Amino acid sequence: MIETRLHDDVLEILIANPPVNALGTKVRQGMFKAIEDADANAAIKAVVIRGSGKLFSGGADISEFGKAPVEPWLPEVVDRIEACSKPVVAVIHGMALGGGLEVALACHYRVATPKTKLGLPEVNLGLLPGAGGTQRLPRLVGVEAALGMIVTGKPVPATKGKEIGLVDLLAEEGELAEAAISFARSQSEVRRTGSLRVNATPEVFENFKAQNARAIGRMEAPLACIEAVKAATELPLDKGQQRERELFMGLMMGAQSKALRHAFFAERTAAKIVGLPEGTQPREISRVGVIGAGTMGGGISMNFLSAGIPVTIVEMAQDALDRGTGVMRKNYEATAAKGRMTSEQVEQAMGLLNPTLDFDALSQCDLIIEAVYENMDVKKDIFGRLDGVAKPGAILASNTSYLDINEIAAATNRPQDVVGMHFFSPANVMKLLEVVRGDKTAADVLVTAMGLGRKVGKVPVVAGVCYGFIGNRMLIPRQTQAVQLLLEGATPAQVDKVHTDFGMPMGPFQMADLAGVDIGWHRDPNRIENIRDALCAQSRWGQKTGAGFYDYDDKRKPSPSPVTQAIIDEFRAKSGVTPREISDEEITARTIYTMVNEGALILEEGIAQRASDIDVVWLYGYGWPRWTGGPMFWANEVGLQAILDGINKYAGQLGPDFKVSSLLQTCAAEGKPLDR
Ligand code: 3H9
Repeated sequence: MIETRLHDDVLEILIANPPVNALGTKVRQGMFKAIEDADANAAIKAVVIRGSGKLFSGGADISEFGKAPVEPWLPEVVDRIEACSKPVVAVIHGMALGGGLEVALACHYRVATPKTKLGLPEVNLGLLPGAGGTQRLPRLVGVEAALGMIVTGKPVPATKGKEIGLVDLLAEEGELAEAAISFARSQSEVRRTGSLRVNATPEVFENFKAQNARAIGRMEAPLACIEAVKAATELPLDKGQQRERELFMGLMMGAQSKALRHAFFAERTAAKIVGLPEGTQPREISRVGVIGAGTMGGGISMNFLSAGIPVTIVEMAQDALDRGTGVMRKNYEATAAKGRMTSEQVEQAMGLLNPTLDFDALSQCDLIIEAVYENMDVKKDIFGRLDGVAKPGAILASNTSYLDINEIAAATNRPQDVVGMHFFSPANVMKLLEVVRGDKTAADVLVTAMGLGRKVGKVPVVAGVCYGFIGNRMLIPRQTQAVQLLLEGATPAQVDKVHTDFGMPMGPFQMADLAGVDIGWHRDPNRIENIRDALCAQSRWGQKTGAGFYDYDDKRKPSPSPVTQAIIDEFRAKSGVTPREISDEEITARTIYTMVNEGALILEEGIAQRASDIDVVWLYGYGWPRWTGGPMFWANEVGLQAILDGINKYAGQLGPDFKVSSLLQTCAAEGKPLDR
């Protein structure tokens, strides 16, 4: 875990704890001892600390959090480093994150490669840097730069680090080790960051809080970070660290950090595919084909283009093709205008696009993603044609949001090569990718789709075949109950408010208005069976027509609609319903607990591999508030019996088709968390 090597009079301490050199117990013990030994050894003049593999260190070992701490704690280790009587130099390549950067901050000097990323991302785990980071960083770079790094959690490149005083010397990767050793040897003094002083007026902190109020939202950790940095301006190092420790422990024991740590591991666990034959290798993908240049097809293509993978995009008519590629270019240019891309990168990405009307051009592609509208006959026809065109071994994927992948696969003679790749709109932005495993999908096809998803920056999750897969299927009970609640006496704003108060970016009706109230309605426009149909019949299709469940002004600001209310009243009268007062508690039970129940059904049917995968789907596809960990984690924390009691209380209102999950019942009865 810790290796030491003597370079004449300079001791190199190497952190060797793959994959990310996390600072677990053994590393901390080894590092502490190595520094003690160096201090005591008269033959050693200076020390360098380096990481093995691809980075310096990814920080404290998160998997140890919440367990009984083992000494020495990281704060003790970093203090010991700073107290060393000989110059200690951090030699940083790749990344120094969290506790990793705190170790570097305790060193007397820092040498890094220009591409190195330095950051304190603890806030993303609902924590603050708890090993002196909130005290030493502001002392070194000033309060404003430190607040920026600590409260946003965003790392800075070492080149910026050099400008702000965080890095003393930059050296290219190949020369780093040598440069650092001679740098260390040439230092005659120790330089302790902890003994510096830093000042700031209270307004600096208040202004920062006000400017970042939206980003901070309901999160506890950013406020605690600000508090800790403030302590650095008021207290000497030891007292400031004490304050930092108190705040850190408070966050660590709290519900938000527990949920955020769950989210961190859930995201990584989702990449693991259950039941895969050992050694399954992905297929090579050097060109992707996309069928359909609409919103989805264009967005999907952009993911690959941005990652440097050429795309052949096929449409049926020239004007649709031109429109589609035009939108893609406009999107890229908008990103460039915000400074997040250079114009060369825009040209590079667009240069990898081959727009064509020639379906046969797909024969060049290793993966072909169909992104046309949701109609089984159309999709079957396309897959039948693809079967005749695609090269042997090419992966045939559908972006369907609801339809049966097995039925689509059956339209080909190669069902083993067919898989679902369900992107979320806007597909170039949303991180979630549901990879739908058909009955016959080959293991290497699944591995390829999952790996490629990660390569283009998505968070892929495996789902089985059912109507709506994981995410959209869980929307169904929510939407059904939400509309039913309107009939019984609630208003759209009341239902939505329960969801936004919960932390969701929008409620069911705001979402329906955004996505289009008319989805699925056009197939049978004469049918008016419910409130939704009636809205559609009056062209209230949502934001796109300026009216849906809400009225919209020209800035798309919603307001309650008297027209919608009249439609609701009419349906109440028709159904003989006398409206009653509906409580927020009832809305929660009927629109959120029922989603948890659907998640439990998804688990018991084996549609999701594990409960945490469902959390990942909702965190990355629907903006579920991350600090609650996702619907399944949240339900476990609330208590499954409480969820079940809520559902049972309103069983009479949930409709004849509502089915309570037996897994939910069993887990609640046995006091076990929801999982397969
Ligand atoms: C902290 O430092 C607190 C201190 O201030 C105070 C202490 C008192 N611990 O992401 P990857 C695992 S809090 C344990 O796929 P990449 C990860 O689960 C920490 N495990 O790799 C995965 O395991 P598996 C502050 C960790 O190359 C494997 O390593 N630091 C940790 O895409 C590979 O991970 C952070 O918040 C960890 N710290 O990205 C940084 N980190 O293979 C968190 C990773 O079994 N880490 N693992 O699924 C990251 O952001 C990314 O892992 C990193 C590498 C960018 C480093």
